[in-house]
Amino acid sequence: MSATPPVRIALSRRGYPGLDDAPLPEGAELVLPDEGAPTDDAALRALAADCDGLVVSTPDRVDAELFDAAPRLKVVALVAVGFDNVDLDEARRRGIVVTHTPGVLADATADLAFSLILMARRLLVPALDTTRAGEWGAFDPQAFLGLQVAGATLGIVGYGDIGSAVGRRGAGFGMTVLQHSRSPRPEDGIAEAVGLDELLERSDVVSLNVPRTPETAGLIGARELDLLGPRGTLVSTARGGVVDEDALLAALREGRIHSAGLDVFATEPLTDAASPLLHEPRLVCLPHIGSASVETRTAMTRMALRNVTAVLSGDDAPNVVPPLRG
Ligand code: 8YV
Repeated sequence: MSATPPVRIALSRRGYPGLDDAPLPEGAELVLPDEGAPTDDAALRALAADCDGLVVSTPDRVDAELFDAAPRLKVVALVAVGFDNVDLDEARRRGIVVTHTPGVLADATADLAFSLILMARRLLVPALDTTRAGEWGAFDPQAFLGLQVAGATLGIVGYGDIGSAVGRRGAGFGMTVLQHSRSPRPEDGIAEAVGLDELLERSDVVSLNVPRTPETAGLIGARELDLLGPRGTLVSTARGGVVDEDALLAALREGRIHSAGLDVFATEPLTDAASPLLHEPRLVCLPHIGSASVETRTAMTRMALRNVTAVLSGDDAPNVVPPLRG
């Protein structure tokens, strides 16, 4: 009788925090990329080739070609809540379970959304640049005069775990909070549920917290930015493509909105130092770090590996990606 081969689990990256004591199936072998090796599509295919489980992040594309290269694959576990990088139909067709990490990253991402709000609205980036350059001049009553966050109206588009965590922070800042969502949570006593146009018209600050789906692609363009208006701030910790970046740049240049902050972009990573997005004084850009706290990334890694372990042990995975609602 031949011995059963050990279960093999590929991880797209080295360095997932918390990996050392993450739950794993008995005797499992971990397959990791070589130090410094890029995780491009070909590298991911090679890594997953003889594996039963695969752990991936947002930048990793998981599609039919990958599944063809990895015929043993039973589970793909995202270390992320968003799953727009995975071909779910193709996975379902092949009986491969896809899991994600909902809930655990809500606070870290909401903290980051609030950081963007404060940075953009209070003009903190030019203020920091000026201080660091040793150019802090004589007091000028007009210098770095931002708009107040406390007491303003905050509109949240997408009121799931992350959106509602942004709402709680807004309430703590004495803000009036509005929500627009596919599944509104009016019962939370924090945010009034309204239509998108009304939210944009009434809000001083808008936070985008929707997943990227065909319905949310290009959700915020020139018309929506004009509804937000010249005293408005837009921030996004959602996904690139939800905001039309050209329309956003035009609105900022023409003073049709006050300021903006983006942690997510249509093209990531944003490596073109000449990109106009990086040179717009009232636009704060961060490198997709919503979930980047030690505590959160550790919890995400553990959750992803709990899901892999469940599937490879023949149990139901606790965090299967839900079917997309139209
Ligand atoms: C990052 C995210 O992509 O969870 C998501 O959907 O966008 C973020 O958490 C993550 O850091 C990389 O997988």
